[in-house]
Amino acid sequence: MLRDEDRIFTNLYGWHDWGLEGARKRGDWSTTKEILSRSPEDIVEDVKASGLRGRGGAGFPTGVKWSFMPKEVKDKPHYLVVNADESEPGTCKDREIIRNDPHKLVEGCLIGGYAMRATAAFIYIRGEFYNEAVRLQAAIDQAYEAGLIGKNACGTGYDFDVILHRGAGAYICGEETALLESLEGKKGQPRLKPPFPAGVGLYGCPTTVNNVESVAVVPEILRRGASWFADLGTPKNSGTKLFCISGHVENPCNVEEEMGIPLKELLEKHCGGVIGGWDNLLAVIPGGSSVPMMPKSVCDDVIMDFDTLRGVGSGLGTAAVIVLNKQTDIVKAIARLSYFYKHESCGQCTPCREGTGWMYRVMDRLVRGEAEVEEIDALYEVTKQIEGHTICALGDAAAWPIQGLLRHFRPEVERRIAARKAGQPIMEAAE
Ligand code: L3W
Ligand code: SF4
Repeated sequence: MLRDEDRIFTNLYGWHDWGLEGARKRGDWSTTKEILSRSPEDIVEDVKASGLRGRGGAGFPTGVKWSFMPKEVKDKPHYLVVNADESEPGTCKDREIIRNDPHKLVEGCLIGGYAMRATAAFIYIRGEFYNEAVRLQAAIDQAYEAGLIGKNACGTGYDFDVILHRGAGAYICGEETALLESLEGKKGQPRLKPPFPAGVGLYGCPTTVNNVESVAVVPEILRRGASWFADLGTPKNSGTKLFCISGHVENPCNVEEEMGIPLKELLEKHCGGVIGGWDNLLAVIPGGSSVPMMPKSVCDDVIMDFDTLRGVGSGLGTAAVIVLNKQTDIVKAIARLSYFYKHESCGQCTPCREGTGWMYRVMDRLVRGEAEVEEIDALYEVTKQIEGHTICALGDAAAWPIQGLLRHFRPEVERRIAARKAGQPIMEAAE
C-alpha cells in the first residue's frame, strides 16, 4: 500500500487550493531554479534512472524518449507537446490533474522543456474539457505573472512559453502524430512512423510528445531523487500511478497507488469491491478499452504493472480499470466498443476504415444471436488481418477487445446463436 508521504498528487480530489498559493504550500515550484541550474543531460539521466515509463498508454521509458531529442539546437527550435487529449474509454486521470493540480503540469513543462532544450510547450487539451481548459489557462497565467515561465523563467535566464490549445472532439487526435497534425491546423490523421516526432515533429521540428501524468510527476522525481521513485513499484515498473476505476464496483474512483498493486487489493481497498462480491466478477479491462480483457481466473492473482499485464495477454495502458461483473451482457459491451472504434477511425487506411465497420456490423448481429457459428472464426480472422496492418494503433485497439471476447467467452457467443435458432431467450448474462 502506498504510504501517504510517497503520494505525488496530494490534491487529487480538489480538497485544497488548486492555485499557485495552494500549489506552493504543497511543495510545487520549490527548488525549481536549482533544478534548472543542472545541465539538461543531467536531468534526462535522472529521469532515466527513475525508471518512469510513459503514462499515456504505451509505457515507453520517458527519459529514453527525451534522450532521442537532438543534443544541440541547430536550425530548428525544439518543442515539448503535452498530450492532454484524454479520450480513451474509462480514462479520467489527466482531467483530475488539470482540475486540481494544474501547477504540477506547468512546472513539469518547464523542467521537461529545459531538459530537451525546448523553447515552448504546447498543451493539447481535449475539446470537451472546457472547464479544465479554463482552469489550466488560469494556472498558466499565474505562472507567467509570477515569472515562473516566460522570459527569464524562474530567474534562470531561460525563456520558455506554455501554450494551451483546445482540440475539437476526435479520439484519434490523442495519437501523437494526429495530434501534431491537428496542432498544425490540419485534419487530425496519424502520420507514418518513422520518422518519430523527436526527428520530425511539430512544424517539422524536433518534438517530444508526453502524456499529462508523465510530465506532472517529473518535478517531484527531481526534487525527491530518482532512487525514491525507482524504489517504488516493481522492477522496470517503478513509481506511483493514477488508476481510474469504473464499472461494477461499489465506489468507482481515481486513486494514486504504487505500481504493482494486486488488482484485487486495488478494487477492495479503494472501491469497496466488486458489486455482488469478488466471486461475482466476470472480467476486467485493466488499461482503457484498447487493451484485451482478462477473465476472472486471471484477475484473481494479477498485479498491476506494464510487464505483468502484458505477460497475461493484456496491458496496463492508461490504467483505466473497467470492471465487469456477471450481470454484464459481455457481447453487447464489446459490441459497444466496436461501435466506438468504427466511429473514431480516421478512415485513412483500408483495414481500419473497412474493418472497423465490418466488425461492428457482425458484433451487432452477434448480440442478438443473428449469425452462423462459422462467422465467429471469420470475425476472428478479420481481427487478425487488421492487427499490425494499419498506420496507427487504433486498428489494433479495435481488434483486441473482440479477440479477448472470442478467446474467453466464445461459448457465450455460440450459446446466443443456438438460442436464437431454437427460439429461446438471448439476453442471458454469461457465466
Ligand atoms: C523515437 C524510436 N521515438 C517509440 C516513441 C513514440 C511514442 C512512444 C511510444 O501509442 C498506446 C497505443 C494506444 N525513436 C521510438 C520512439 N518512440 N520508438 O515512444 O510509442 P508507441 O508507438 O509504442 O505508442 P503510442 O503511439 O504513443 C500509445 C494505447 O497506448 N492506449 C492508450 C490510449 C490512450 C488515450 C488517452 O486517452 N490517454 O487515448 C491504451 O492501450 O492504443 O497502443 O511517443 O514516438 N525508435
Ligand atoms: Fe486512421 Fe485507423 Fe489507420 Fe489509425 S489505423 S490511421 S485511425 S484508419
